[in-house]
Amino acid sequence: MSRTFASQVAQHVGQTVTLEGFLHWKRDLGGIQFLLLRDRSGIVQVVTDRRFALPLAESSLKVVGRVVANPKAPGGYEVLAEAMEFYAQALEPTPIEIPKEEWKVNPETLLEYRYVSLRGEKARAPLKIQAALVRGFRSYLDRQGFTEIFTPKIVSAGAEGGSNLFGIDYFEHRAYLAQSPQLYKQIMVGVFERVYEVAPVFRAELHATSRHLNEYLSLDVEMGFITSEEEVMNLEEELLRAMLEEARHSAAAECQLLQVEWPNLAEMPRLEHAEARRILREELGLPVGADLNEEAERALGAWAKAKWGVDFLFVTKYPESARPFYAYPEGDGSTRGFDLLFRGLEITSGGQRIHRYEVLVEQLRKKGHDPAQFAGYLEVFKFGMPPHGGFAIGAERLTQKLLGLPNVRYARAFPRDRHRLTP
Ligand code: AMO
Repeated sequence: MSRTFASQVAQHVGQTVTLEGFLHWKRDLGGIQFLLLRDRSGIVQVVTDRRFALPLAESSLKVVGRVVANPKAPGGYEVLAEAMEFYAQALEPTPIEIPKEEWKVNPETLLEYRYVSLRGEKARAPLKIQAALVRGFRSYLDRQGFTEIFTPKIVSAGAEGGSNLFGIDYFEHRAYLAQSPQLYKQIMVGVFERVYEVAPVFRAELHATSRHLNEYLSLDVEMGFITSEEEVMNLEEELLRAMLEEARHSAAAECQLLQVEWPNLAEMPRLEHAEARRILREELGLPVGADLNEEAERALGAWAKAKWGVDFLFVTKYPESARPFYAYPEGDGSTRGFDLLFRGLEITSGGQRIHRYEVLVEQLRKKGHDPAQFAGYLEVFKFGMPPHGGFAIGAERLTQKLLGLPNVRYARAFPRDRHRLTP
């Protein structure tokens, strides 16, 4: 008999079905036993008499039984077991009670036992929603003539400058884990004009915060033949709408379970960096540096929400001092670089890039880099790179802010942070 899923039992009232899944929870009420079976679609109640000795929670099992309506059962239906088979019985009680998962309860414990705590419905939902977001990312860009690329994660130099690089031994050389596919995605613009990549990147961030991971999923986009960064932001707006739409439809049950509050996707205003700083200083009374720190981002997000009712806010024309060497300089100390804040957290950096060799060398020098260190990157700019730009979205941060997760770690199956290398 083919498998029926927990979410489908309502369509099979009076019929005998076969379910497969995990023993989510059980209870013995004298003569009858209740169990909740969890599969990839959801949870259904199963009722049985004493014929079957129920194993510990999280055992994998098969149940054959008849579906009946029962208003008292979760979802309004239950299955009266006729046969049961246990594929693998749990050998010990789970280290945490999976049905009782709560975000606020013992986050460290949830992460420590992630290999099993992830099975909880609320723990797995962000990952399901993230998969839908990524699917939306790919399919929207495919429709816009982009080509997916796969660039190396073992590299000879950092892409972003700065010191947050993980070094590795590469035979007799020093190599690094890629911080970003930045340089390679630019090179690939010379090949395909429009490219994207979905891949992990690595940052040796010393601090353990609720928004930093040492390994995260970078959703990278780069496009050629643009006239300004405005086109890049236009594309990102449409892209985000498509991604969130995909999540809303194809992960509807998970979104409902987490009571996702949908952001305002209609408007994503653009605020110049100088103006943002003025607002922070004069209207919000906050001291500000060239880069906007966490507090400034949060304040700006709240300000934009109160003033315009928006959840997304672009901060544009970043100063050169706050951008990497490849940002396109406007000549007045600002660049065509932008950030996108979502509910007060930076989820994207991007902008137009320098496409002329001599300007790049000059900017590298200005930033105190040795152009010789970037020889492999510079080479391609001798060969007619078109005006281009792009951006990267941190997948976990987008997921975190969409779902209101207290910590970015819950948006990654097996987070890597300052103190965590397992599971
Ligand atoms: P940036 O370094 O700003 O830009 O990173 C882009 C986006 O990646 C996410 N992010 C992180 N997420 C979790 N943990 C971290 N430690 C972390 N660091 C960054 C954020 C951020 O906005 N090459 C440029 C992008 C470009 O210009 O195309 C870059 O990497 O969401």
